[in-house]
Amino acid sequence: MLKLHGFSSSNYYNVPKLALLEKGINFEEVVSYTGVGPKYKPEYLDKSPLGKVPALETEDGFISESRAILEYIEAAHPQPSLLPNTPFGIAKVQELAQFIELYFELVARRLIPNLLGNTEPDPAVLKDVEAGLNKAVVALAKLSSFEHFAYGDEFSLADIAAILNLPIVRGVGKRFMGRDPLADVPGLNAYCDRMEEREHVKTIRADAAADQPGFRAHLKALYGF
Ligand SMILES: N[C@@H](CCC(=O)N[C@@H](CS)C(=O)NCC(=O)O)C(=O)O
Repeated sequence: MLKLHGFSSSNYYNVPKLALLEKGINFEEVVSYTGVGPKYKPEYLDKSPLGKVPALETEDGFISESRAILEYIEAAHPQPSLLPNTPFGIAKVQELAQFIELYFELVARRLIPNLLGNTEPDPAVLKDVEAGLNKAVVALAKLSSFEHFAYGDEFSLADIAAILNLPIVRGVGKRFMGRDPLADVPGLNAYCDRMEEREHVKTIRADAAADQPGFRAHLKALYGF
């Protein structure tokens, strides 16, 4: 059976987890917090070379990087598909998923240490993040109208990227910019409400909430906050 290593508070861990749940694939979760090194679980580097979460354990070995893990899951378990059935549709879903990761998640992520440690960000970093998000917000509306799903008329990898990452960006914006940077994206509020109603998204949220005490204890033990 597939084993997914990581922890449920991690948005990156939740990407393949939601794909596995949506596809109805049996898998086992192996709780592993990040922060590898001499102090904590150096052996995890054999599973994920940079010590990042998630890692998927397959019968052939370990795969790190959520995007590669999704490729594996889709190729090994094609049905139900999380991609459209045309080359163009597949590319558009990947474009949107990648766009969200690169220009929203990775930008907002720069403030995650402040969020977790309850500290104020460096003003120059905050300015940079705000400028990056403002630019991406305008572009996002060109890639999706969020009418029903993020792309097309089926749930896809673009929805996984959107519903697991965009709420974090909104949270980071509210905390450090004093506003939701995505507030004016047409259709996004209703879209997020619809996605949150999905059975497996609810599971992801419930598991993330249940993981919070463990994650916070890990952060305290490892980083002191
Ligand atoms: N590009 C990686 C990013 C994964 C990632 O950054 N995961 C975070 C947890 S949400 C992590 O492991 N952080 C610890 C670190 O970067 O050392 C992927 O797509 O899987």
